[in-house]
Amino acid sequence: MNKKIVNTLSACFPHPQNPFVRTAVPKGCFAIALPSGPTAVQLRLKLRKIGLVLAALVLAACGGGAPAGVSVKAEDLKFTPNALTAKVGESITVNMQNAGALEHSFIIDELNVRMEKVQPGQNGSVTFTASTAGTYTIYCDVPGHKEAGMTGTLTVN
Ligand SMILES: [Cu+2]
Repeated sequence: MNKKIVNTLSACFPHPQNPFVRTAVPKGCFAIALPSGPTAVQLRLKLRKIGLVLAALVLAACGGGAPAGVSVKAEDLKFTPNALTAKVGESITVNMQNAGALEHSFIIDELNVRMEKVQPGQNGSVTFTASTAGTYTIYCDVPGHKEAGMTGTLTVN
């Protein structure tokens, strides 16, 4: 399991040795009914077998019904990836990590999407819904960046 999933599991199940022993389930996490019979050791073996499936469930459950998420990396004068897609009417959250040395923003004028300037090493996010199909231009509005090619497209189908 990767670090992110482990962290998420820990967040949902505070007891690291036995996720089925816990005192509180944080809001947004689902509760598992403890089957009668199996010991904690057996449960742990089962957990290991179904680890990835469970982790996926936990990730989904912990999302608290979060909208579809897209990760974008902002580097100096480009977005990676620079071609995003979304479905008409679907709420979409863009999470942007600024991996560059300059500040960057994420703007789509036609959809009134504005993620204000994100500082180097920081993250930003913006949530929006595109109600009309089309191809929209993404750009960074820090002076000079769009002109230098810091653009992309969002295709909504
Ligand atoms: Cu920029």
